[in-house]
Amino acid sequence: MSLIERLKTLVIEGNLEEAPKVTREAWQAGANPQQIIDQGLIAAMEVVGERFACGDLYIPEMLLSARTMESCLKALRPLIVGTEIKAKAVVVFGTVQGDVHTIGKNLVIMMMQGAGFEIHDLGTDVAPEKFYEAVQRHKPDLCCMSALLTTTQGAMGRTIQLLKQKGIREEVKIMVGGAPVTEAFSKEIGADGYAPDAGSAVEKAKGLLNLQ
Ligand code: B1M
Repeated sequence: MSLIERLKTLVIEGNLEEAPKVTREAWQAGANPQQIIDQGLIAAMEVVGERFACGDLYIPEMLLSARTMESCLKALRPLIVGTEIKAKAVVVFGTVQGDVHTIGKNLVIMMMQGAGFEIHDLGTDVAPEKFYEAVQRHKPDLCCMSALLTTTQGAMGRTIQLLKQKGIREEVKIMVGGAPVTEAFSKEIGADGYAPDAGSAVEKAKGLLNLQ
């Protein structure tokens, strides 16, 4: 079994102790962070999601796998952040109201920090009013919203509506993403951009802000 396959198994099993060690070993053995993330960590969460959907696995196990993935991302962080030229733009980023999924948001944030973006992480379950306050306070170039549930993606549209009502929608670009979100949905709610994954989110953000 390759180190990346082993890592995938450890994340599925929720082995908090071994998984970060194997993450570092895989990198030391020559795997790049993107490979580790895509083939090890994200692939593991896909299996966890499938098992949860068909009732083979329950929330505590899903949570343990999520914690394990986060500890692996922490181990990778020094390899990703600070390796690229500074893009110099300010971003506020949150998972929308009603939604507590953190991993995708944290991964996109990590990649954006690696590209030099200054991020204000608003956390999870961020109400439209909180996004509004953050835009007022930090004067970001970009406001990013993540949603993992079909039932919470509507909060993205409500946030954009609130920024419009308050008259500050045009002061900031808005990018959305997360598993149920699509390009068509992003257009429907009036976002400026959508990205399907962390790598393309960085490129999309640079494109929206003319930083390429
Ligand atoms: Co949840 N959950 N969960 N969960 N969970 C999903 C999303 C689900 C697909 C599982 C399933 O049924 N197969 C399903 C959603 C179904 C749907 O709505 N379509 C689901 C459900 C139903 C639920 C609960 C309702 C379960 C329940 O209570 N009955 C509940 C809801 C809680 C809430 O939010 N109110 C719930 C709870 C949880 C846990 C707390 C246990 C845990 C989260 C822990 C944590 O985040 N700290 C959890 C987990 C771990 C998952 C799965 C297994 C993994 C999510 C993940 O981290 N993926 C997930 C199944 C799956 O995704 N395969 C599932 C890895 C991550 C890197 O991917 O977040 O998609 P992702 O991010 C990607 C892209 O989407 C994109 O880039 C990232 C990197 O490539 N991206 C952006 C994300 N944000 C972006 C923003 C951008 C651009 C790109 O620009 C701004």
